[in-house]
Amino acid sequence: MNTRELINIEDKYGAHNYHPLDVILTRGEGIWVWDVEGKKYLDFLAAYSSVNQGHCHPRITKALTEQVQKLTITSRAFRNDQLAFLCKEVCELAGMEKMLPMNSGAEAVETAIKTVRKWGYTKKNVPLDKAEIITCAGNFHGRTTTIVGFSTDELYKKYFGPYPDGFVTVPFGDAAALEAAITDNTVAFMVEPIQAEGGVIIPPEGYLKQARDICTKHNVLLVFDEIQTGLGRCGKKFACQHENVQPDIFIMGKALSGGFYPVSAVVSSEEILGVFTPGEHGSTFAGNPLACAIAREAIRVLQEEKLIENSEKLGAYFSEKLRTIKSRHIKEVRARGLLIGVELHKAAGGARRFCEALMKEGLLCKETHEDTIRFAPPLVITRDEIDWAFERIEKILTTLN
Ligand code: IF1
Repeated sequence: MNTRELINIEDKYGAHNYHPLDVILTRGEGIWVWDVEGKKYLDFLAAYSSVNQGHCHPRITKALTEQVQKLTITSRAFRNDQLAFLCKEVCELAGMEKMLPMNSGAEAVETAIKTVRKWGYTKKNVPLDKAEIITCAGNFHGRTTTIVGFSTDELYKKYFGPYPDGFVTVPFGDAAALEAAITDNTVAFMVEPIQAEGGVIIPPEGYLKQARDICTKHNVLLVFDEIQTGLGRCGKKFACQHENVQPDIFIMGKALSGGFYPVSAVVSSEEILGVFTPGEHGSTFAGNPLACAIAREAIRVLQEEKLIENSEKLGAYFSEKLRTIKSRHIKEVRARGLLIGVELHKAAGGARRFCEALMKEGLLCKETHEDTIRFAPPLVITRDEIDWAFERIEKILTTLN
């Protein structure tokens, strides 16, 4: 079936909760994907940083194939021989003591919310059902009914209320506002070290460190949602390492599985994640041996193939090149590693038409918040491939009216 026919069927039978570019992909390998017409594209979105290791990575494919023939799921009613290793390896990766596996990113965020609330009631003596969690304007943490309740974006939130209590919003990047918002009932401050969906917004230098100090001073847990910014995307293992800050809780997802399977995790200390007792939390699929085998290999690939270092090096190279483009459309280039936002002036008429033009040139990327083009290729990309992409990006940004 061709592109048009498939789009028609999907539009007829599928809910319209997305507005994708009109390309139907059928195969992927490394940084490349192919559509049903046989046309090849460079994937400059990497499934929102899920395929940092590149599409269909042969080592992860092998780990998956071997595990899938042995045992896929046991449920947590029984133990399996992969989970122990994943817990240990994720803790070592994050410099933490305990890990709780989930599936999607939003589930891990929900898990973190439950964790900090129970910690607040049992360790900080916050009166029952009075716990407050501080979040930031412009956040994106997922799409459950609780999470959209503390979104500040109408698109994600409106029509999905009523919203739960216990969340307070402060401006992103403003440490004084954070400190002012803390009360005796504050249990946690949850924040993305860089707001990716918010438009690749990098906070002022020192913000994460100040947030760390404020949280420590007031006995408030610092939670970093590194679902998108972690695992090499921003040129470090975790984006917070740009400021040498360690949170009390990491939330991870996306590239934790190399994009093969939904695998997420909450990672923290014995004192904090130790609050859970049997039966209080769980998920049928979480921690299944297939997921664990995949994630274990995805982590090894990230480290052994030096993808974090590559992200740092090529991210700096690429963003420097982007800053040399002489285009009246470009307002600002914001970059950390291979998470790059090119914000266009309002007069450019929105980023989407640039993404559509880039698609015709063989480059797939996605606008975020109307005016920003986000570039986030798989971290296995090479310098030559960056140059190939740059030529096309420069062409579109300088020739499109
Ligand atoms: C979609 C956005 C990106 C995330 C952070 C939690 C989650 C996400 C920092 C939830 C998910 C995804 C969701 C995906 C598109 C994508 C996205 F545009 F929607 F905001 F990447 F920028 N924390 N982000 O970025 O993880 O439950 O999805 O596994 O289509 O909704 P999830």
